[in-house]
Amino acid sequence: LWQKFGVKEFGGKEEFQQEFIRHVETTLARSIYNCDDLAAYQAASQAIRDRLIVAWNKTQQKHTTKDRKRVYYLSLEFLMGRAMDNAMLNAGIKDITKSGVADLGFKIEDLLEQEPDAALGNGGLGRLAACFIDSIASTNYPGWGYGLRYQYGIFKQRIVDGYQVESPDYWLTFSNPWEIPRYEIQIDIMFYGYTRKYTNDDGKVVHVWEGGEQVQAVAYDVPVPGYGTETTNNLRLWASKPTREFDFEKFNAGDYESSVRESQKAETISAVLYPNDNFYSGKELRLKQQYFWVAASLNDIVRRFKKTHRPWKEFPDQVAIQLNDTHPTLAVVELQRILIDMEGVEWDAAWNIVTNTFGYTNHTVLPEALEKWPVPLFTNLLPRHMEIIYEINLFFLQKVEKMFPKERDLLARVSIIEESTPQQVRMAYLAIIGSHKVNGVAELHSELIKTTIFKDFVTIYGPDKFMNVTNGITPRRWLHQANPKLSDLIASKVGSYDFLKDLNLLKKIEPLAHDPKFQDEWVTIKKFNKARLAAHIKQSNGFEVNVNALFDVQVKRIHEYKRQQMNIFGVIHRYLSIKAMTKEEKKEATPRVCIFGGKSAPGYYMAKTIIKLINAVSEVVNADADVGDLLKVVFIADYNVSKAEIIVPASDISQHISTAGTEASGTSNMKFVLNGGLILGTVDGANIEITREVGENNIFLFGHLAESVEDLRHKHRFSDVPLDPNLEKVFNAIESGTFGDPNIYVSLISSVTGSDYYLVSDDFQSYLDAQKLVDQDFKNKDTWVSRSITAVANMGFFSSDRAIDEYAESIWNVEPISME
Ligand code: 26W
Repeated sequence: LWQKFGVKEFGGKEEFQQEFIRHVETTLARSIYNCDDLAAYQAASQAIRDRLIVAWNKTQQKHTTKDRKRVYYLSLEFLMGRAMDNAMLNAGIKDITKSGVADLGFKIEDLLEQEPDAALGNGGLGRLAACFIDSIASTNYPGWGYGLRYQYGIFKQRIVDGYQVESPDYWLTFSNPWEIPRYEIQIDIMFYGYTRKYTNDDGKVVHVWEGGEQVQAVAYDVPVPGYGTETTNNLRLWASKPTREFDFEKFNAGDYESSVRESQKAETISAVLYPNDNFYSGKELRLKQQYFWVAASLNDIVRRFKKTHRPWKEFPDQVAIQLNDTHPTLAVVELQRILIDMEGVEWDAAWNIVTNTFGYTNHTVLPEALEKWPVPLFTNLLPRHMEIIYEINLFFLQKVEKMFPKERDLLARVSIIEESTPQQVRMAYLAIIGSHKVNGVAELHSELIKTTIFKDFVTIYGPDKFMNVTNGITPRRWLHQANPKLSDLIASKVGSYDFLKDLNLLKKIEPLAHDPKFQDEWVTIKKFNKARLAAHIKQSNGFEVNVNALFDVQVKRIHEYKRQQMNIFGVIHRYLSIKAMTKEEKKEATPRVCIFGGKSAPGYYMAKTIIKLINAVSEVVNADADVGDLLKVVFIADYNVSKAEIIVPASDISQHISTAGTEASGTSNMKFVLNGGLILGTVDGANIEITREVGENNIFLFGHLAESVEDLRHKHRFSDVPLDPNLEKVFNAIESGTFGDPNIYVSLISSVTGSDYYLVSDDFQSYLDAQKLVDQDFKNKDTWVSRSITAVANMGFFSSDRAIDEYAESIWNVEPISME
């Protein structure tokens, strides 16, 4: 069934083994007789990496000679997870490496386990970037990712006494075989200093920025192999290093110690990923990271363009740059600065080039997540950029005033500068004004940005500038790698693995939804995956869970808007119900394992309280003999990409229960359904489109709609809305100490009894009703499995390959380059 991919392949197993042994003996300076799993992982990945580099070089040469438009995906986060399994799969060498290492006495699974996750992201936005670069390569687009090479990725989470404890993720301890340092690519980056202007010999006013702190950006390249193609693209990550010049100055002044200290300071720029998801905190170091990465990337892109000796006006015909949320918005200003200050292009011509180059993707409407930099901080760090922003704003407001002469308020509302004390730079507005297309990430979300946060800009630019590209996920990692048995079963029916490249082919299994033999195989695989997760839970949490119980999963960042609190309140409600059941009633009840996982931002008190409550409930419920197998509660510590690969295929039900209108899209919802789990969810984000694709009989929806949210919040603010009676019982249990010290949960409870911003009480009864339906329906095994099969058969739309084709067609205007 496997198609072979030619050039990237080894001559065969023997050649792989030779390469493996060579790397053990020379690269690692070890003996094959003294080679543990870690060394074997390192040698195997070196051998695979060599293949990728050959393909990488070929691809880059091809793209350079073809000289066509490229796309650059700027993202401050790339949540890649592990690389080895994906590299083997995409290069088509999984079988030979597997049997190659087996002959030498190693199990491939043990080697894969040695690799630390590349966890350079927080959650949805970072993982989306990782799926996107996989799809850009797999669909043969010439495209690079640009990001930061953090020394510390997202923190590691441990649970101590029920609380989250963070520790640093030093993922580079054993060196990283998947990156190629490019010490020759060094770019000077400046901060602070001052600006001045003078008139040159041609009578032109020239602006200069000088006198600031300098650091150096060094490139590290990560090959990104496409699946079933020779295309191997590049993810370029920048690391900060001290500049030599800077060292010398201080050193010569005799201040050796402070010279070393300054050097170390340079390295802090790319040292650590900010662990906030959907929450903005205006820290100077974060703005420094943003400028450092954006300036290095643009310098690189511009240098590549200049080699073609084209006139500047052709820049947008050669280059498309996508801004992954507002984090890289400074790129708009930096490109304008390069063009007008360094390359002597006139303002208007330059601005035309800039706006035709950039596209901006918005990933959240939460007001607390929108970036706004204080003008004083900005001016100090990037004085020339601040001047250019004022200029951009001036021209923009003049245009608006001409279009809408009588609307004074409009000008204040859309100004890039918010007139607060201190003034703030609204990065989202700058991104809109500096781009030719703005998109949301699911239909509802794209509508919401047009009617709420960016409404005025639709008035100004018209509706065509704003569009939707619904997110997607890569079926390579999220079906084939995470769930090889399901992928194999599907392939055996579809006749090939082509569905991994064209996910719409899944439709072919729909007629089998009621085929008893197929259903049996389907159920066996689900059970296998549940057993695999149960083994993990046994190992990490120390207790057994019943694989025949309904596995109910909510794994994602912990956030009030995602409403893990509603889930755990529901679990408490279930616990109280079980305690009140007769023996007969218990026999009828559906056993559940409620599984939670996710990290809280270290400074997010309410999210940390939710984690504590989940663990407190887990302790009480799991130890209660009255409950037995009917309910188990599990918090899986340190949720990350590689744990998701074990958790996702094991769900019967997964929860995506954000307050309607708050979750831009969600992408794990797609992963769970693709692996045969059903969704319990609100009418929010991509849940809506999933419902349309899989049919409303194959999803459990509940709760108020986005259009009602504003009114409900208003009611809470201006009148006494009675608490949901079932929720009241839950709160009484917590307050009476059933789950330990009730003082811990005071603010969590009052956030609901008070303004209930996330409408937990309003949605609670509807949530319980939906849960009840889930319990009933799960008993009917035949119907359940046919719903599961039907849902999977209709998930083709959610491939990130489809999403990338849409971006390429309607935003980037780039075309695939065949490697033939
Ligand atoms: C400045 C702090 C900060 C950090 C990260 C603000 C905002 C973010 C991200 C944009 C938040 C994020 O990850 N959003 C998620 O993006 C996913 C991919 O589009 C969506 O599926 C999720 O619904 C959305 O929450």
